Order: sequence, then structure tokens, then C-alpha cells
Amino acid sequence: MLYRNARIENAKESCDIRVENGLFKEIAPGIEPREGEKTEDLGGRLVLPPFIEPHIHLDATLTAGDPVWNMSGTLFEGIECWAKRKDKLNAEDVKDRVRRAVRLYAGNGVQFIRTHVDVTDPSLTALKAILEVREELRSLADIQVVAFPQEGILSFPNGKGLMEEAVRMGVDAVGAIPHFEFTREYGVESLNFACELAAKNDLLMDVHCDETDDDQSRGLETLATRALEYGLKDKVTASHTCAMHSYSNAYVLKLMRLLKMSEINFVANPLVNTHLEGRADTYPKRRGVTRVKELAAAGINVAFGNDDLFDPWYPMGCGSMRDAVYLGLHVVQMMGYGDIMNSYRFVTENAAKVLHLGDRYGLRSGNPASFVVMEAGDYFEALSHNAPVVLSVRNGEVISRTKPAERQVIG
Ligand code: 17E
Ligand code: FE2
Repeated sequence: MLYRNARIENAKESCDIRVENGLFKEIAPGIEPREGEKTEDLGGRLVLPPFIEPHIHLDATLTAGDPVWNMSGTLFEGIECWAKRKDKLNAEDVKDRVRRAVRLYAGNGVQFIRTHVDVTDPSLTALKAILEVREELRSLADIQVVAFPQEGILSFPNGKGLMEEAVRMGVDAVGAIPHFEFTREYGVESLNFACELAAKNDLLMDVHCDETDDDQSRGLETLATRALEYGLKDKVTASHTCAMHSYSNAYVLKLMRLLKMSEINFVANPLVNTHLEGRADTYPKRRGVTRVKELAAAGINVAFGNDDLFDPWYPMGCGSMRDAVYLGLHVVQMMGYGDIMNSYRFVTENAAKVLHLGDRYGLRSGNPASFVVMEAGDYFEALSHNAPVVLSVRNGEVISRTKPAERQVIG
């Protein structure tokens, strides 16, 4: 199969892509079709590696308002609403919602997903269901699973035991939630426990870290220190880190040295944290998004996630990475031309580093032939005009096609 006339990652000149046996065989300008070879003209459209959702809660997806709506819009009321919904979970309910969410993602060119799954449930119903349904969904997406202790590791009955059970069941990554533990000491101990569990089992880590406007929330320094000491380094991701928005500049100055040494990754969730944070503020209201611009300038890897899709924490979402990038750039003030052109990296290669996808991800000959085509010539235009992903190819197979809307302006 030969895809012709592709603008790969904002390139000025167009290029051709030959796919054979599910792999990129050749990516070069002016490839001549072989006799009988199928071709498709991409018309100079933008081609990117598949989008990646590095942070979502698929166990809770599509449950907003069931049984109650989050009226205050706080993280903590979200956790209360979810605790009520958790009681009603069953395997088919979870699988059905995950299937629907993954199909939404597939239509928007997302082929890799990291989901946090709440393991503060003695029956581990959602975890079992998601581990099963991810096999069924392999043709659409690779799903990485994080054991996420929503109600705490030390602060929830048998929290440690449930984390260990989740590891035995086959999760890819270990989570924690230090800012939600009853005490600061529990927060530190939960991180020590989680890092040890990850190191012992050779797993990745992704911590809900300091998702609060409390400038005294210091989970991040402990996480980065343990990542360094255990040699876990870039296997570790700090998600949210909202408190960093509120830290004093003097403290951040000191913290940055450790963050660079630790080599940990960051995931910011701009849509959800602008919505959940600042809720104890009157005016001015903090934005609650971590210091993306400064982290990136220091050479630290940062990705953007959605966090939620129509659930107790956030009522919006359509399974696209576009809005996270779009709002993210506004809220962290990265609106220079180069920033905008390159911003797809927040949800492609930077997110690939978070998921540890390695060299097999990306548009290179020999790699799995997975890519997306957008109805735009470059990412600036794609982002600004909310261009659809018109084609998503995964391991050489077309998994979604979207016809762009036709519009006539009369007069
Ligand atoms: N749970 C949590 O602790 N924080 C979040 N942002 C979500 C779930 C979505
Ligand atoms: Fe989250």
C-alpha cells in the first residue's frame, strides 16, 4: 500500500509512505507505485504519529450525573460522587463504557491510552473488567493500566494489600495519591511504598501528585527523590502537580535541580485542572495548571492529558486530544509560532515517553505503520481550525475514517 503526498510532521515538502505487512517499509519523496500496488493520495495533508492519551480514568468514564452530579466542581466532591457510583459497578457496565470511550478515541486518532483504575475497592471489579476488555480492544488501542488508589494507600482499609493484588493481576504501572492521604506522613509513606512496589516488580509509576492549590503540598519532592534513589527515573510520571502552580518561586528554584536530576516525566491536564482548582479562591482565581512552560524550558518531559471524559470530575469530553492541547497552550501561555506548531508533541512523542513506548513508536521505516492524517496542511492550522482526523491507520490497517463537514457560505 502506498500513501502519497503526505506532509509529515509539518514538513514543507510532501512525502510518500509505503506500508507492507503492517510496517512502514519506506518513507521518502517520489516513491513510484509498483504494479498492482494500491495507492491513496493524501493531498498534502498533515500526517502525524498516532495521538496518545497519557492520562484518563476509564473506569469512571461516561458516568457523569449517575447517581449524582458534582455540584461544587471540586476534586473532593468528585471523589464522593465516584464512591457512590463505585458501589454499583459490575463487569459489563465497566466494559460497555470503556468500549464506547475507546471508540470515541479511535475516531479522533488516539491509539495509545494510559488509564488510571481505582483499586480502592475490595472487589477490584473495575480492574478485572478493564484488564479483560483491553485485550478485546487491541485492534483499536494499546491500553496501559495504572493501579490508582483513589481513596489512599495508607488511609483506606487494606490499601497496601489492594495495590499488591493489582500488581499480581497485571497492571503496567503503580499509582499513589499523597495529597489525599490523611496526613503528610501517610503521604510520604505511600510514596515510599509505591516506589518500592514498582521497583520490585519492574513496573512504571504514575502518581496523582499534589492535585491541590495548597502550596504546602510537597509530594513531588519525595517522588522525585525516590525516583532518583531507586533508579526508576523516567519510568516515573508525576501527574497534575497543581500545587507547583502555587509554590513560591524561591522553592521552585531549588526544586528544579532535583526534578532535572530525577528525569521524571510530567502530565498536565489543563481542561480538568482549570476546572477543579482555584475552587477555594475568590478573586483572583488560580489556574491550577503546573508550570509547563518552565519545565519544558528546563528540558523536562511534559505531556498533556484529558484526565476525564464525562465523569464525576468533569462533564465534557469527546475523546480527542485537541482541546487539551488548545486550552493547555492558552493557560500556560505558550502561544509563540513555534510553540503552536510543535504542540502536537505534548500528545504524541512526549506522551510516548511517559508511556515508555520506545523506538517502535514514530514515523520511521521498520516501525509499525501507525499514523493519523488531519484535514490541514500543518498543525497550526489543524489546531486553530479544529481540523478532524480524517484517517487513522494502525499497524497498516485503517481503523477510522472521518469525512470533513462541507460548508457553504452564501452571499
Ligand atoms: N481522581 C482524582 O483524584 N483526581 C482527578 N483529577 C480525577 C480522579 C479525574
Ligand atoms: Fe487523574
